[in-house]
Amino acid sequence: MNKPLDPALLQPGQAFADWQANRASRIDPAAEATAQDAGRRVGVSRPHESAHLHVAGAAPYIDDLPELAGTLHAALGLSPVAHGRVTGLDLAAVRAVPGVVAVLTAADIPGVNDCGSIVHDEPILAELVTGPDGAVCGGELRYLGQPVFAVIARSREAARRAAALAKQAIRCEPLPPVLSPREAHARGQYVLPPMHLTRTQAPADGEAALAAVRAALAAAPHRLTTALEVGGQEQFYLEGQISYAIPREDRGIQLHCSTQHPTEMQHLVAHALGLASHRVQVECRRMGGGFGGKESQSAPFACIAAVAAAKLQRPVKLRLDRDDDFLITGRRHCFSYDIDVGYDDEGRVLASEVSMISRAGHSADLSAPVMTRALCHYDNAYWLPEVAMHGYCAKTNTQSNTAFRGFGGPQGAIAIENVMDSIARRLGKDPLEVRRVNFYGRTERNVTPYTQVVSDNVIHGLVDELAASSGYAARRAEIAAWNADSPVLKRGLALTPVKFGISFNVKHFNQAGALVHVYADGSILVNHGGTEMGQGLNTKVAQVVAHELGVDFGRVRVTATDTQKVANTSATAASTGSDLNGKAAQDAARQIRERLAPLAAARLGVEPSALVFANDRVQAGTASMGFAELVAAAYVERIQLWSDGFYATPGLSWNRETLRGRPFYYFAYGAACSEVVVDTLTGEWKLLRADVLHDVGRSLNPAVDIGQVEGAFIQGMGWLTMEELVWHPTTGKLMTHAPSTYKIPTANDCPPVFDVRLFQGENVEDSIHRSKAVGEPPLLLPFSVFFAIRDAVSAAGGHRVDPPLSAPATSEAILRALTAVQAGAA
Ligand code: MTE
Ligand code: LUZ
Ligand code: MOS
Repeated sequence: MNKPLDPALLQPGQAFADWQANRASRIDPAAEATAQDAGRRVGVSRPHESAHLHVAGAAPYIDDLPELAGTLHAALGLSPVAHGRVTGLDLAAVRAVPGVVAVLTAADIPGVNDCGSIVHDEPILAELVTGPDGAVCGGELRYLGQPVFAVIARSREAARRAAALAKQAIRCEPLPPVLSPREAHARGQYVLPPMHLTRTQAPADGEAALAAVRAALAAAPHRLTTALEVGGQEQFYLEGQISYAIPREDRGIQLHCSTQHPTEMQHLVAHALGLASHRVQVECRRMGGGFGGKESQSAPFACIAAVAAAKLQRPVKLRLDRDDDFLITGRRHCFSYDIDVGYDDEGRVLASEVSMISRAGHSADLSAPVMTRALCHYDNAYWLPEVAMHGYCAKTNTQSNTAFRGFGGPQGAIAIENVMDSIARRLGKDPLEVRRVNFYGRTERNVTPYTQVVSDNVIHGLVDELAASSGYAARRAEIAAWNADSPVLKRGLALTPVKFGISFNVKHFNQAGALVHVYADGSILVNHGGTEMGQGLNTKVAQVVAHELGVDFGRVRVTATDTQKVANTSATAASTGSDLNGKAAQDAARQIRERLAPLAAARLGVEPSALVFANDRVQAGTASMGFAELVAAAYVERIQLWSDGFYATPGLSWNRETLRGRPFYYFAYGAACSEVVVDTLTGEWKLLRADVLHDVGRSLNPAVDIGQVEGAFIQGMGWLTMEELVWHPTTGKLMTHAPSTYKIPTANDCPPVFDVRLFQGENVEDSIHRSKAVGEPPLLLPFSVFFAIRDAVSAAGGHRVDPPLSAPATSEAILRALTAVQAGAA
C-alpha cells in the first residue's frame, strides 16, 4: 500500500503559486529601507533596470528596431548531410525565387572566411572549391546544418523559401560521419591536443606522477571503476541569434547584434570584410538571453549580415528561426567519463583517475577553455590528494559546441559528485557524511590539483547551516520509513555542495573599461564593456555608480554596449560582468567625485575630506548642497564632468601548458538540498522541495541575486533531468530541434517549496563592494535534484545496487536504471 502524498504537491500550477507566495520572505525590506535611507545604493534590492519595459513589451530587441528603408533579409542554405564532399552547387532555382536579390557563398567574402573565436578553424560559409570554369566542384561539408550559402531577399519569407531549396542546390557525395564522441575518441580524432593534469603527493612529475597516482589507486582499500554519460544542453535563449548590419559612409559598417561579445564581433566582421576595426561599430542594447550561446556563436550571423550589407550597400537583417538556430549553432558539451577511484573505509577519496571526453563538434570554438574549466572543477569542494585527469575534445560531425552557463564547470564537478554518491552507497553511509569527510580543509588539505590554494573556504559552515535549516537528518529518516511502506512511489533526498572558481581562465580577458558622463543638469549616463542579457548587470553597475556619487537611482542610466564607447572589451561571461565592469565604472565615478570635491568643499567652507556624498547631496556636518547644484557649478567652473575607468583583476596567473597557477580570483560556494518523488512504474518524478543556501559575498542586489540563483537552479535541473538532444544515428540530423521535441522546464517545474537564501558573508578579496559573482555557480545546485532521483531509484532496490543513471534523468532513463536496480537487487 502506498502512503498518500499531499495531493496539493502534485497539482499542476500549484507549485508556481506557492513559490510566488513564499518568495518575498527571503529579503528583509525593512533592513534594506533603513540602509537606503542611510545612503546605501548597493546591497539593496532594486528592480531590473528594464523591468518596467520588459513587462510592457516596450524593451526593444534587435528585431524590434525600426527597419531602415531598403532593408533586405537573409536566410541560410544549410548542408543536408553530416559529412560530405561537395560536387556541385546549382543556385539557379534559388536565385529564381521571386524577391531574391543575391545569393552569397564563401567566394563573396572579401576578407577571411573564418569566425573561429580562438582557433581559426571555422568557416563562416562552407569552404568551396571552384574549377577552371568557375563552377563549384569541391568543398567539405562538416555537419548537417552547416551554412553553405546565404540568400538575401526583399522579405524574410522569400529568403527562407529560397534557402529551403538547399537540398536540391547542394550536390555532394556523402562521407561516413563520426557522430559519437566515444567513437571519435577511439579514432583519436580531436579538435585540439588532449590535456592532462596530474597531481600527486609524491615528489614526481610527468609520467612518474601518473605512475604515482596509479600506485595510490592500486593501494587503496576500496576501488570504484565506473563510466558516466552526461548530456548537452541547448541555451534556448528566448531571442534567437540575430544581426542587423547597416552600411555607413566610407566602407564603415554598423551592426546591431544580439551578442555577449561585441568586441569579438567587431574583430571578426572586420576580418571578414578585410577592414580595420575602426570601420566596424557593434552595438547591443540587450539580449533576450544569452547563457553562453552568444559568446562566440553570434559570429557567423554577424559576419554574413555584414558581408551582405557591404556588398549590396543595403541594410541586411539575419534572424534565425528556432529550428535553424538549433541546427546551426552548438550548445553545452555533452561529456563521457571513465572514472577510477580508490577510497578508504570512511569514504575518503585517496586517489582517482578520470578521462573526460567532450563533444566539441566540427570545430574548436571554446572547447579548450571549457575543458580546462571542467578539469579545474573535477575537485568541486573536495581535497583530492592523488589525481590524474585527461581531457579529450572529440571532433564529431555535429554543431560546434560552446559556452553554456558554467562553462565546463558543471561537467567537471558532476563526475566527482557521482563518485561521492556511489562511495556512500557502497559503504552504506549517508552521502552527506562521505561528502563532508572529503571537503577541503580550511588550513590544510586545501590545495587544488591545479595548485591554487583554497583560502576562502566557507563550505563547512554553509553546509552545516543548510543541513540544519532544511532538516536534512530528520527528513532522511522520515523518507526511509516512508519508502519502506511505499512499493510504487519512492522518495529521494540529496544535499550537494558547490565550489566555483571566478575569473576567465584566459588571464587577459580579466579586464574591463567604463565611461561615465555627468551632464550639466546632474543626470548621469554610464557605458561599460559588459552586455545585458537579463542578468541585471546594468542594474548593478548603475547602483555602483549611484553609490559612488551618492545620488538617487533615478539620476543614473546605463545605455547600449557600443564598441565606439568602450574598446577592447571581453565577453560578458565567466560570471565576471559585475565584478569587472562594476569596478571599472566605480573607478570612473570616483574620479568624477574627486574632481567635484574641492569645489564643494570651497562652497561649503570645509575640508574636502569632511565631505560625504550621499542621498543626492554633498554634506559636511550641517552644511550641504544638492548634487545637481554642485554639478551645475562645476560646469561653469570648467571642471571635467565625465571620466573613463578601468579595472584588471589582480593576482592571477595561469600556465596553459602545465595547467597550473592561480586561475581564479576567488571561489563562490553554495549548497542545495532537494527532495523528489519517483513513480517506479512510469519513471515520472517531481521535485517536492528545494532548499538553497548560496554565497554571493555581500550582495549588490539581493533580489537580482536570488533571481539568478532560482533561474540557474531550474535551468540546471532542466539540463540534468529533461533536456535531451538526439542526433539521428545514421544521418546525423539533430532530431530535437524545436520545443516540440526538446523539453525545457517551465514555471510549473518550480518546486512548491523553493527556499533560496543568500549566505551571510563577504568576499575576502577586494571585489566590488565585497560581492561575489552569481551568474553561473548556482547552475550546479540542482546536482541535488539528480542525486535525489538517484536516491529514490536506489531505494527501489533497497539501496543495495548503485543505480546506473545517466543524465538527463528522463523518465526513460529512470525506468532503465530502475530495471537494472531491481534486477541487481533480486
Ligand atoms: N541570466 C539571464 N537572465 N540571462 C542570461 O543569458 N547568462 C548567464 C548568467 N545569468 C544569463 C543569466 C551566464 S552564462 C553568465 S556567464 C552570466 O549571467 C553573465 O553575466 P554576469 O557576468 O553579469 O553575471
Ligand atoms: N574562460 C572561462 C573563458 O572561464 N569562461 C569563459 O566564459 C571563457 N570564455 C572564453 C574564453 N575563456
Ligand atoms: Mo557564461 S557560459 O560564461 O556566458
